[in-house]
Amino acid sequence: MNLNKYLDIAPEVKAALDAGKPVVALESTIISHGMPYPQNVETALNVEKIIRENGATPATIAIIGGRLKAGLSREEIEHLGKKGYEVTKASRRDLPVIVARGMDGATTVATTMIIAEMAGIRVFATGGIGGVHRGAEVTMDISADLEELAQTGVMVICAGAKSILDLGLTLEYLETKGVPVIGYGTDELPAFYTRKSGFGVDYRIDTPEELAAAFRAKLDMGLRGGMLVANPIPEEYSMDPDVINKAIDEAIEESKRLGIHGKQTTPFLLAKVKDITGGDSLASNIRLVYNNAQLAAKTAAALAKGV
Ligand code: PSU
Ligand code: MN
Repeated sequence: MNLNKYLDIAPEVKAALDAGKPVVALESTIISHGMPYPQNVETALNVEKIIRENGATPATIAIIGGRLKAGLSREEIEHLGKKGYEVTKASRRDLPVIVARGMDGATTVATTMIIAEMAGIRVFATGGIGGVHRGAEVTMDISADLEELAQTGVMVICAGAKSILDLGLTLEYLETKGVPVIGYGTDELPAFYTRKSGFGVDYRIDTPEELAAAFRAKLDMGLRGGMLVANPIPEEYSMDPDVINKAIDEAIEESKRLGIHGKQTTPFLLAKVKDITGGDSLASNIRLVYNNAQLAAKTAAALAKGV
């Protein structure tokens, strides 16, 4: 392991992986671009704590000075959180130049999956993933996260996808690409801030052990690609669908008016939704990430036990 000359695995993470102990990967776009400072740093550190409390080792992933990092120090997390939007959002296509130039990069779901796989980490917890945007039949705006799920062998545990996306088209795309979409304790794809979306998932699974068994079967069969687990936000933190959907519609209108496109689209929409809904959406966002971290740690533990 770690023959990759661009990759640094933190000592604690390396020790866990070498001993076959559970490790959970975490992304850093959510730190630099997904939440304001200081809540972003606070959340990132709490997530690591939750993963430890549930028996796994956290590996927050980012690019620091051109090095691919699996496992960050507290200082590195603070750095990414304080710099915020100054840190380049790094998806798959950004990796070569960021590394060659020795830049910092906040890793998206796609890039976090790539680096996790390089390090030998199989389970990854986050908030929401990118997907097929509304209007993609004209704009062709489809997140590289979906392509990554099709080709990289990492299980991604999220709270579904926000309806800044076209959830129906996102599911169609994942079906075409052969990505299993699992509802954790639900038959429906959760919509991030809310537990329901009106769209069904492929399978409902109710335990971390069964999540691990399904993913193990996928790996053992040599089927390329990952698995998407959608874990609904706990009821007590979920938002009123009317409030959140109205905010999302407004944000999309404004992005169209301003001609926002490319990699700016998702961060613009997320920030706008947050502005419109005030602190409510941020509080929900934090809670659902904690919930996913807990499930990811338990699932990584089951996977490590050979369930
Ligand atoms: N969706 C969210 N929160 C996020 C993101 C998406 O609800 O923080 C971030 C993730 O890092 C995701 C990225 O991988 O945005 C997707 O960006 P794009 O749509 O440009 O691929
Ligand atoms: Mn895009």
